[in-house]
Amino acid sequence: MSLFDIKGKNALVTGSTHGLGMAMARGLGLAGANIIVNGNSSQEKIDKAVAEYKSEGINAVGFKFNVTNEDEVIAAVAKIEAEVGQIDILINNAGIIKRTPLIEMEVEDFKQVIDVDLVSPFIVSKHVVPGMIKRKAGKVINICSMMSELGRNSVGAYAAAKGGLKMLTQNMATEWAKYNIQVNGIGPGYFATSQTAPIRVDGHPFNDFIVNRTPAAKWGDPNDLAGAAIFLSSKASDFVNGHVVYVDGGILATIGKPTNED
Ligand code: GCO
Repeated sequence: MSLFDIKGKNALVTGSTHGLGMAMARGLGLAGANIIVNGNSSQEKIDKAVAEYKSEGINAVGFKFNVTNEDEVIAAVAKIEAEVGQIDILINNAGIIKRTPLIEMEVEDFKQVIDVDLVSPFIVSKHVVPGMIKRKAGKVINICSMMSELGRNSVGAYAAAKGGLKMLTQNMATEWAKYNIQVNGIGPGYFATSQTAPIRVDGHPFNDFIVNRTPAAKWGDPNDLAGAAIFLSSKASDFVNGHVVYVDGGILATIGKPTNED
């Protein structure tokens, strides 16, 4: 099992004060990694998350910075490397979604989704990876989506960003694999998080649609992502590069089925 050993590794997980980010960071932390928690909403929220990690015996420390602001990212990476140490694992998880039909969507809203979901993984990676290149070792994981492969009414900007992130992942792998840096993605299916809460309401047509559309016939539990996160953070994936591991209960494997079919 040493293949999956990440004890003592330092893992920066952007957007790790809640939801999928917290679930993946928690998985890495329970496997022995030191967790560098990031958020941008409030220091209070970060402190609360750090306390939650520590309550489970996870070594965690929080850093508030805006992943879309390059100056803040440069300062944060320098502070992290000075106070915590080298960043061995980077999970670009921070993301937003705006559910608006494209015809009605404001350009500013479209740009903001692209900025957080596609540009920020580039900005954070650009400033974390030089250290990995120097050490000839590192792991970068970009959190993609079903929308890296599929379209859906009202989430056009998000799909554009997540589709782009899949290709950014492939190009990062193309440029950095020679430095023994593995860059891959995780593509969550539909998970029970605050982000999906508006469409996961009992009686909401999309809720039933997802349960029927997913061969596993349920919404995912965020903890279901921990395994893929540990795999892509450990020696077990040292020759895996530029791929997206979809954790989706089988959505992408099937055309789906009529509601009256078991
Ligand atoms: C939506 C959902 C999705 C999921 C996830 C699926 O509105 O369709 O919020 O975007 O969050 O990204 O992979």
